[in-house]
Amino acid sequence: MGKGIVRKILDAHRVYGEAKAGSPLGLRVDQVYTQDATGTMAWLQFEAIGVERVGVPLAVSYVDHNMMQSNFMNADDHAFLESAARKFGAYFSRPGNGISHQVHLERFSAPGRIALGTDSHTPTGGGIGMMSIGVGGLDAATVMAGAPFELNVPEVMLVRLTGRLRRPWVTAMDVILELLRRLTVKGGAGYIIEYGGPGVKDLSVTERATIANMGAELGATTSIFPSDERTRFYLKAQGREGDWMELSADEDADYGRVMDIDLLGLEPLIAQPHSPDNVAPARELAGKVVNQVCIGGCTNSSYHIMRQVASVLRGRTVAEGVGLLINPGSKQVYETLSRDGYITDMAASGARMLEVSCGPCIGMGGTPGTGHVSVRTYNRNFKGRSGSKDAFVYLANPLVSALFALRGEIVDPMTSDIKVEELEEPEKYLINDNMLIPPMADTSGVEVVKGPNIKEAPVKAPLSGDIEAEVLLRLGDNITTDDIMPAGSQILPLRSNIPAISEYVFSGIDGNFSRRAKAAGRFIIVGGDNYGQGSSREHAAMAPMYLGLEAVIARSFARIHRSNLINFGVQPLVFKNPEDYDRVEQGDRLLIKGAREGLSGVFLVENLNKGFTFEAAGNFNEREAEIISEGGLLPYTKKHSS
Ligand code: MIC
Ligand code: SF4
Repeated sequence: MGKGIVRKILDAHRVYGEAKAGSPLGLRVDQVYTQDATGTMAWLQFEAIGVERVGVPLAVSYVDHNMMQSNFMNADDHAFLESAARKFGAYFSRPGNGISHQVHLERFSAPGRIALGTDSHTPTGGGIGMMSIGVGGLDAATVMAGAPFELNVPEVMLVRLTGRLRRPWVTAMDVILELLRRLTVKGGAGYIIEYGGPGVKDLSVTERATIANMGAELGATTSIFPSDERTRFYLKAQGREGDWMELSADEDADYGRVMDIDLLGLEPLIAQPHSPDNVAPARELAGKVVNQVCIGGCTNSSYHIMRQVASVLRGRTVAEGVGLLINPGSKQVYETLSRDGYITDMAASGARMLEVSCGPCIGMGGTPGTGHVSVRTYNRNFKGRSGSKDAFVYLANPLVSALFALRGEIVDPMTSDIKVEELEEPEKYLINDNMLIPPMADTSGVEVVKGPNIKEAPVKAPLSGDIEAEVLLRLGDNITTDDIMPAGSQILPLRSNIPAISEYVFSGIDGNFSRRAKAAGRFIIVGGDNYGQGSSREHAAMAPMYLGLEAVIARSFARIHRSNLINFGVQPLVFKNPEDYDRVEQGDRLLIKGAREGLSGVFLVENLNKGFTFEAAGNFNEREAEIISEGGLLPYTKKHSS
């Protein structure tokens, strides 16, 4: 039996275990990167492990999320991250260099390698044929400290592409929106998505990266493309042809599931509020008034697409009543657009140019007004994420988004007479790595600097005996980490201070939650399907744990959040019988029996209010069970390294 790309990479990086779906597999990791909003905790935890220097071939610390600097906190975090990178042997990508995923794609990603990133959109690197996986900060810290990365091996889904995109108005974004329409936000859970088929060669590396980036919204572990001549072309244009290797699936490779997409059959699509899988054709929404358009972010920011955006805007004016915000993904993109005159087109049209950072995507500025419609080229439109619960966020490709900004409403792009410039992919990018500080050889004189808002990561007490606690919240399906631990300009600067940020846990759902949690001392959360979807932020596990969260009982969990709960000693348990979810109410007291003894098996949970017992399964492997009983991954790692 032949092998697919995923299988080839897993086999080449195996340290222990078997590359068989459902089994734990220890992997050797080539690259690890962090971003600032998750990175401060990751680097604090790395420091707490006590290793002197990173033990992976490449580590990069980016700054891209917390950029508003409305007080001293962000600047202090940046100074900490810079000093930690210098001290521990990582590259430091200075604020202003761009969004981690875009910069990493340009300057470091390489086919056939494995990378971990402390952000759920790390799979962007799959566009170049690198297996790139989003993880929590503590997972990244332990791998940087020299441990293998343990992956519960997912199934592989082949998405076979045929045909060519109907450019100009159909872009790579429509490929992933189509997949979201078909599979929903939980349809990729338990899978790695491998792309193949003759349509792959129609797509450039940056187009592939858009698709791989937003595969995160399917709940997939990661997404990956083959590495071919187009990959080589891109790497050569980045001055890195030496990093190229061919990577393709064997003809007789076997897959757990296969889906087909005919690129020619696609039309411009839009994800409607408030979920990336609520997808409809743009033409069906024609006439909807638009108040704001945001173009850029980590999903759709390549130089190529941005200059096409400029060609749509050239010589025209953003419609009255519309704010057009543009945040290019990297300094390379911004600098090149500027050199080639495209920024002039954008600014002349009335676009508000933002710095190269995440910006409005994570509610760091650019919050829409009450009842306003915002069309964005980003990857998430969860309610409230933009900074306003009263706004309606739609997701669409950059070219149609630019068109809507000019028209002031959603229109059927296929009827537009505006010409999008059809451009060749650049043969050479502008390479200027002046904002990347390389690792230092001698770090003995370097002090790690910590401002007053930077507090150590809290650690849970080791587990002892049964858990008896109240269900403080009973939630529905697809609860996001934005619901659990919101971001935005007020809360994001508190990422380095768990006691302070924990005041905001579930604040969008229940403004009294942290007070109730403190009064309860310990508590349980009940959730539906796909609990904890979305970001990799371990704060969504750490801050509730700090408030007393002992266990979450849900119908199913999103992968990264489940790992984060385990990493902080909280038990993610699954209803054995999904209907039992309906029999538990908020306010019920539950007794989880044998919490310590039976960790890997099935727990009996007694509902003390209602007088019945149900079963919940941990499905923990050996390592996970041990991590939980030690109180989390940090104590576990310290124990095993001493
Ligand atoms: C996001 O897009 O939600 C974020 C902000 O990039 C997160 C990381 C974080 O919360 O810091 C992610 O995607 O993992
Ligand atoms: Fe930043 Fe948005 Fe990308 Fe997250 S999804 S890394 S917030 S641009």
